[in-house]
Amino acid sequence: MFNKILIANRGEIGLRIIRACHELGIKTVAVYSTADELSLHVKFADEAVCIGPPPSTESYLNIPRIIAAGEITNADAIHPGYGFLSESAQFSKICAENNFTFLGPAPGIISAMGNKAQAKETMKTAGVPVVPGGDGVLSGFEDAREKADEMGYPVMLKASAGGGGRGMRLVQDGTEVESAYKSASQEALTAFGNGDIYIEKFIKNPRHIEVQILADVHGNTIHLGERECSIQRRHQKLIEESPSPIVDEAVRDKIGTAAVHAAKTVGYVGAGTIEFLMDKQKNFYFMEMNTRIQVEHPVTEMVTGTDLIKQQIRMYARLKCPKYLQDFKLRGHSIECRINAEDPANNFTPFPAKITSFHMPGGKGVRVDSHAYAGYQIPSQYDSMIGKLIVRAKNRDRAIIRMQHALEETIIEGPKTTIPYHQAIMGNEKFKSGDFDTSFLETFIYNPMD
Ligand code: MV4
Repeated sequence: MFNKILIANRGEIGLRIIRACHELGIKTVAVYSTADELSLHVKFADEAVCIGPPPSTESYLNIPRIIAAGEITNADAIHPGYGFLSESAQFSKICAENNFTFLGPAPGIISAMGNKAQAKETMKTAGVPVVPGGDGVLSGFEDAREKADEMGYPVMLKASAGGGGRGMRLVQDGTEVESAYKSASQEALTAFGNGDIYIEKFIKNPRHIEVQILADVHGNTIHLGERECSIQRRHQKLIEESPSPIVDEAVRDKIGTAAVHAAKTVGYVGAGTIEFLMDKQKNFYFMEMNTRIQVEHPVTEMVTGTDLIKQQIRMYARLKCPKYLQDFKLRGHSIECRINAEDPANNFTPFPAKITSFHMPGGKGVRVDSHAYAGYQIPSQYDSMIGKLIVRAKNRDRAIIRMQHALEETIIEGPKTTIPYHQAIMGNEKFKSGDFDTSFLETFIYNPMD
């Protein structure tokens, strides 16, 4: 097992990783920017190293400074968390070259999954269902039109280096192909330094369902069920749950088996997520693989009774995947609400402010993952998430009720937050019925006066 882990991240996930290390008896090193000096991940780590000024490029994205912090503190592994350098093949490579165990996959796997057109081809060849479409990258807009004419409209053009909806265009007919192709390619080139585009059939109002997998170096690859992540706004998830209200045991078995097969195909090691689109007939299609721990991992932890960060660290310490996980039983239902310092009444404008009063809920089945506290100044340089509220109960109806009361008990003064917005969703009949898809928030009307 590792002796000391450096956490190359901040905020709630920084703290979450520290907690897992403490339970495993591993010492911790926090790195921080000057904007995060008073952050809890700094306070609760055994050691902390300031690595630079607030801009991420000079701190949490600065590889030489992070490596130097690992060297002076004599860490033996580096956990990248999510975001920042978590899916950087370059960082994975440099960690290894400097004799740190990167607590994520090898560089080859990160780049193979980072190239979405290539990842899709790999999965198709392996027999994992993918969205019907052209094979591989398009040669230009003429190629796009030819393929679109052949498969029929509407189609989606997607950036191969993309993700998060950037460089993505919906095309309704042949007259739109040229301009859609050019703007998608230009947007991808600007955002990712790569303008490659691929094409697929448009699936109207799908669900976003993802499967958590864990793989050890001894050939054991398992899935831990699915997460329902369809409640998103502009490709930002707001609410996640496990299990999905529309996935029964038979579908879980099919999608879980497909996810395990996908992970095995690339020789994956560690914790990973396979994202799928699911249509109204419950057909599912591979979308992409995330080679990191995700924000929403706690809902899986709550219903499977495991600590995914501890398991992830154990996998990279070359330990075996425990038997009890290999035939996990789902225990009830879990829901997570992301609490962001944003004004939901004003287009979710970030609201970095000093938290003047702070009270978090508790009781059976209630969990809070947050680095915030009374007196904490929310920095403006990073994402606006100040915590996650997670509940578990014996079924979905009861989990919603538990979440409603937990939201009610939460007091955060200073910034505006997404709490009242979550309360409105928890009371929405469509949400409560489980009958929703990725278009839910497009038509959801939030009235701050309710
Ligand atoms: C799609 C799609 C419909 N058809 N692909 C959005 C981000 C990205 N990674 C993939 N996305 C989509 N791809 C086809 N062929 C609809 C979406 C989509 C979406 C997917 C997941 C979660 C929320 C979404 C919101 C709008 C569109």
